[in-house]
Amino acid sequence: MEPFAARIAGTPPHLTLLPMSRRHVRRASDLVGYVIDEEALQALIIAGDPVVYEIYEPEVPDAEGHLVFGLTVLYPGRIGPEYHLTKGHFHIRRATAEVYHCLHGTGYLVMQDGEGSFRAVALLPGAVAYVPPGWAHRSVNTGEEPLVLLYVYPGGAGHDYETVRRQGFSHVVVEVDGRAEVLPRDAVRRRVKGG
Ligand code: S6P
Ligand code: ZN
Repeated sequence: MEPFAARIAGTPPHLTLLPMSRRHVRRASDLVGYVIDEEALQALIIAGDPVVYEIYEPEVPDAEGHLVFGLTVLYPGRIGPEYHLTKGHFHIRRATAEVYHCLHGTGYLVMQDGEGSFRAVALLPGAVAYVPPGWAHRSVNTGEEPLVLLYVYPGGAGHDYETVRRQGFSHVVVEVDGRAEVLPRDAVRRRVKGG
């Protein structure tokens, strides 16, 4: 393929990437199995199944030797106590890393390795976050504006969603008295189930 330059277009918070050849839209219904409050999620789906995040990518082959890059735009909102989040995944080829650059908004990049160690890295405009090889990763928007993230990862890394859906992350990012807190998932789950 030929060298090229993509362009981050628009005015914050309404940013996109041009030229764009792949656009993925993820709605509330795509998050079944990934959130704590499944009842709140079902209510959202019934009420119109809103878009939670979008992904824009230029034409780079998802193949070894390439660096796939794009923009994730994660809209603000909550599902029960949890702030809007991406599904999260390990790379199938565990020995592949990823870089995220926060262009707009506030939130966290939460990460967990295969042994269950958990980290939450704050995302603010200008932050450049590093996902080491072997760490599952998920973005969470704790703000009131879209969280816009530029990501770069090795082509051919592949995406393992199933492990995250089965095991989840040990911690979740929830609203407590108007503020974002990173809390153990089991404690939050007990609270949600207990009403
Ligand atoms: C891919 C990279 C991002 C995510 C995107 C959505 O390796 O990490 O492009 O795909 O942020 O998250 P998810 O978990 O739904 O793929
Ligand atoms: Zn990834």
